[in-house]
Amino acid sequence: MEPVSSAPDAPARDASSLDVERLRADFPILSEEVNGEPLVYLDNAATSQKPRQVLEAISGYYASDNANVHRGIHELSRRATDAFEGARQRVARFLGTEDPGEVIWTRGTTEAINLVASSWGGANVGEGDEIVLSDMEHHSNLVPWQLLAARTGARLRFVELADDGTLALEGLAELLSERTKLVALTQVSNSLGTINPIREIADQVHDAGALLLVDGAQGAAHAPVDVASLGADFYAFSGHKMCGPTGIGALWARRELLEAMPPYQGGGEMISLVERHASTWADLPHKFEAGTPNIAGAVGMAAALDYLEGVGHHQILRHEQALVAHAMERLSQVEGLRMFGPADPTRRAGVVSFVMEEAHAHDIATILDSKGIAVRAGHHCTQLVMKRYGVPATARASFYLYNTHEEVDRFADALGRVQSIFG
Ligand code: 7TS
Repeated sequence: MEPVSSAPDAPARDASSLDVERLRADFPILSEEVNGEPLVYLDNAATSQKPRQVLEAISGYYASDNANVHRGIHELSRRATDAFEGARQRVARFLGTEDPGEVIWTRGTTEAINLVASSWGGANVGEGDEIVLSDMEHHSNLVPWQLLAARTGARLRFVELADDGTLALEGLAELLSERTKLVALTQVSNSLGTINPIREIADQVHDAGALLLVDGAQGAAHAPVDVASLGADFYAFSGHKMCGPTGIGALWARRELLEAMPPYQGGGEMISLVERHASTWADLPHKFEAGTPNIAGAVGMAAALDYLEGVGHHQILRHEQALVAHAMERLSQVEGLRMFGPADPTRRAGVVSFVMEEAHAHDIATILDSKGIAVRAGHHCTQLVMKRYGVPATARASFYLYNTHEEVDRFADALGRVQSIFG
């Protein structure tokens, strides 16, 4: 995902053509009241809300097709298997690959990265080898590599953060060497909103002979992904941040990489022949899918991808950037408020992270909650980011396709109230 710039004289309000009022009607939860006020849901980087179409796909699957997959020869098992494998094909199409065998179902981004660290890392990384990460990474794209480094004696190295919340990429060349086995970076920062120039980074990584893992947890939600043109070797993402259910996500990798990797977990489904002391493995993708999978989750994730395609997935980032521009303008008028991340909204996805001089991030979130406004406060599982900017926590508003400019105004008005209580 490259930055989306609006035309210089485009109206600041909204350059997208999303019909937000019509979309909002698809999300039952958005008509809830919270603490006596209409809900303003601005915690989308944690998880998105789910449209009726996804809820109906999940309940329809359980109501009419439920059975275990790849097992029975009965009709329901056939239907469940078709729905499950059809969902895999849907994810493959979303990622721009024609080979559904390259799509491994996981619980989400976290499990996808752990799979790579454990299986690929265990087979390919040894003492003295290096893995390059950045100070922007979610703990999901940091701790699995720390565990691998502790097991193997490999060394972790870090791309630093510049003052403006972008990666200090001028330092990348120095970090890459013949010892570098893998570079693992997020596509979009969950705590700063920064969109990273993955395509350019990919060329540098490949020139150095290393592989590139892209954490797409925050990237896939905002714009369509084409793994080949992105230059990723591994791509990990979660359904729940893109209108799908929790507990389902996927790892994509090139077939030859997956073929060469050992299994991640052992159990049913992932074997071909089992004897007392040895077994052989099933073909891709089943080699990496031990046990009964999250069938309804896969069905829901496919429905979410259909939904996003239907509304115009390529429009979402532009809509969020219009909301971010509006929010940044309003927040810049609140006394004692400091924002983090790129000043240019076209270099961000829909995230605004900030602190206020007098109020702790948790106090801000509590006061906003009393007005029906949901934001997240804390380190956002990015403690290296907090350390870099010298704060223990930030408050974070994160926008999605169904958020409106009126909601941004309610949020900013409520921050004015926080300021008057604490200021
Ligand atoms: N990577 C990034 C960049 C993320 O933002 C998250 C979740 C993950 C990985 C992990 O995804 P999971 O689906 O496996 O949990 N981020 C957040 C967040 O910002 N607030 O709550 C979860």
